Amino acid sequence: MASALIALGGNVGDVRATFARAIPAVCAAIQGRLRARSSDYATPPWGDTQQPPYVNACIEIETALAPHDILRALHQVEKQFGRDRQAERRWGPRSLDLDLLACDDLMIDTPDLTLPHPRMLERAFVLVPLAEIAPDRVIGGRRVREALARLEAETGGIERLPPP
Ligand code: A4P
Ligand code: MG
Repeated sequence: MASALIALGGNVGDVRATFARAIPAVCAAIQGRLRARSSDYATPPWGDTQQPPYVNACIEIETALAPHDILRALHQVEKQFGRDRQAERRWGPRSLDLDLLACDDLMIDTPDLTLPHPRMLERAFVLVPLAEIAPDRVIGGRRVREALARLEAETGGIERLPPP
């Protein structure tokens, strides 16, 4: 069994309700068991700043599926929850974004899948929830809590939401 870390994000619709339904859907789709779930966080939009704030969270799932199969399942769940990749722009608004951050210590570099996720260490909206569930995990040669400390200046505006 591998430990898959997955980041969730969204800023269209009732995102927290989407997460509540999408997490069991992801577990079912990858025949996995949920090991950890972070709080939800309200986060200022990154990249394209002219869009509504996001909700972000991270989960850890134990699964026997191979990483490419996990990614395929994540895309199916995104679609199930209203994501339409054809109709959106990069870094633009979306109902549900599921990024595979890491799968154990696997390193993969293929056109459709890179592990660990190449941009995760630059994103406070990923590292803040991830540090809640896996502060000591080493990803891309860096401990999660240390990667977050380097981004401390960018965590302003990120707010942990109370349980729904
Ligand atoms: N891909 C390759 N490796 C991976 C991987 N490890 N996990 C490929 C997931 N996908 C991977 O992904 C584009 C392609 O990358 C996929 O087809 C897949 O084969 P995507 O998730 O559709 O692209 P994206 O989300 O538009 O871009 P990217 O670079 O993943 O950026 P983000 O950060 O996910 O951008 N602000 C806040 N506060 N919170 C957010 O969640 N999200 C975005 C979206 C922008 N601003 C945000 C947030
Ligand atoms: Mg993404």
